[in-house]
Amino acid sequence: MKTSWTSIGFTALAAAALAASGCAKSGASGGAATAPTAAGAARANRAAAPAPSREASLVKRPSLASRITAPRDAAAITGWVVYQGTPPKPKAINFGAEKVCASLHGDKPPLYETLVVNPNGTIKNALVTIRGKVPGNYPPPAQPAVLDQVGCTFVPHVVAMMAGQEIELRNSDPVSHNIRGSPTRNLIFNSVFATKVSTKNKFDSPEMGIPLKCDIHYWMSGYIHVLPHPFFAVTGDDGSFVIPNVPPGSYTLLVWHETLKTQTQAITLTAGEVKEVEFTFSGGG
Ligand SMILES: [Cu+2]
Repeated sequence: MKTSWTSIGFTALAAAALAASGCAKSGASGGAATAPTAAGAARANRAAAPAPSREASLVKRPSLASRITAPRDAAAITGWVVYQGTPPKPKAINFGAEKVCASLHGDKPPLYETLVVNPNGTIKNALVTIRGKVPGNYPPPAQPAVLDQVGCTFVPHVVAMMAGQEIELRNSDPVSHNIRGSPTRNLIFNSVFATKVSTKNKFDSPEMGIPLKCDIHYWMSGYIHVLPHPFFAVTGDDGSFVIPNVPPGSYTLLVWHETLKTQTQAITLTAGEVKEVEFTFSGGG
């Protein structure tokens, strides 16, 4: 079924810093978030954060490097973002008086996505990216990133996109929402959404971890990451990531997660190489 979107004008509250960004507004088609359908997104959201098993971190994960080949003149980075220990029990969202939101989930309320540990002991929604600049020119993809509001949650919970790329913000719900974004290096914004409307926005400066809230529904939260190049990935239901076509060189690989914070690893890539790395976090919640 196809939804037709009523597009509304985007109103940026011109305030916050226009931080001088030396970073290239660039990028290629890689890495950008793909547009989720409302139905698929709702399914994915319901499936999020199954009750983690105590032995989750002991699950054997297969090697990823053998599944990927890099072109002769570039390298690829792949790996896992792993949770060690017993993760905090995920909490179900209580929709309170907002009966319509609750009814969209039947008798199975969704779980908060502040920390999602997958059944294989890995972490969902972690951003993995090369910190700083990468040699080369990477124009932003023409295709917009997409963030929807489905079942009174942000779907996906984390969007990664490039500086200069458009993002389409949608409301698939039968209720109104707003999205208040609080960047520090881009313009802050607050968009109000009647049902089935969408709007577009764009961020000029790279910035990780832009928090999103809906003022109508306090439980709604999400993050947008704006990167200066296409070398990034967000982990999904299996906690793995692939960053292809990286120019050979020495870099700092960074992982960002909203409750587990950041970790870095220095990596050196040679032409044709597939580098496999693993990050391990614990705590959070
Ligand atoms: Cu809302």
